Amino acid sequence: MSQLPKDTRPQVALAGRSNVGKSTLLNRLVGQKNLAKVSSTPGKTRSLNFFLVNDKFYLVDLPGYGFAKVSKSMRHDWGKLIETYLTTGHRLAGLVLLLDVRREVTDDDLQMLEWLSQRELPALAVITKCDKVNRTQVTAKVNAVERELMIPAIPSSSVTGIGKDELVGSINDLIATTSTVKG
Ligand SMILES: Nc1nc2c(ncn2[C@@H]2O[C@H](COP(=O)(O)OP(=O)(O)OP(=O)(O)O)[C@@H](O)[C@H]2O)c(=O)[nH]1
Ligand SMILES: [Mg+2]
Repeated sequence: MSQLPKDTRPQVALAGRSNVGKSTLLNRLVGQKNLAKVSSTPGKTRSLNFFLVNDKFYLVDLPGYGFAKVSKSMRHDWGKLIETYLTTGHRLAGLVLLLDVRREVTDDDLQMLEWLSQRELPALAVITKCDKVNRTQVTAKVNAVERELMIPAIPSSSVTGIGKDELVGSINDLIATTSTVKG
């Protein structure tokens, strides 16, 4: 935590279970294939990684949770790191919670939103890997997540490219709101 960026630019965090596609999404957003390390093996991202975008704000790639194959103590350490950052990170403007279109929302996912709502910071959901199911299933998932979590949900796929422009718009809104409210 002592190594977080010290400047006042807003930070937008990407959270979600391991392998949900956080690093892939970050690379799509900035248009660079290999900036954040992507892996088909869950547990690739193990620290908080800050990416300065357009000299304007940071995208923060968080370690994934819910990955059974790392040791219990390591999972505990990552959980603590994420909790400390989400509950006390000074320039955090909001959270993007990634959810796999084929999976149910977990208690860990809810925990992320809970930590954030304690500070009344905004969150939105991105439904990843929408190329893996049909359109009807995508729509059903978006509606179910919006109902259950009461935050906006954006369908996304790194294969078809959908969702990027809408997410860029939402992230810009997040940052704009922070600057207005908190100077
Ligand atoms: N089909 C499909 N595969 C995807 C999509 N997004 C990510 N993937 C794949 O999912 C796997 C995991 O992606 P990552 O971006 O490394 O996932 P992560 O959430 O950063 O994982 P951790 O760092 O372990 O927490 C990789 O094999 C990606 O290629 C998508 O929209 N569609
Ligand atoms: Mg990652």
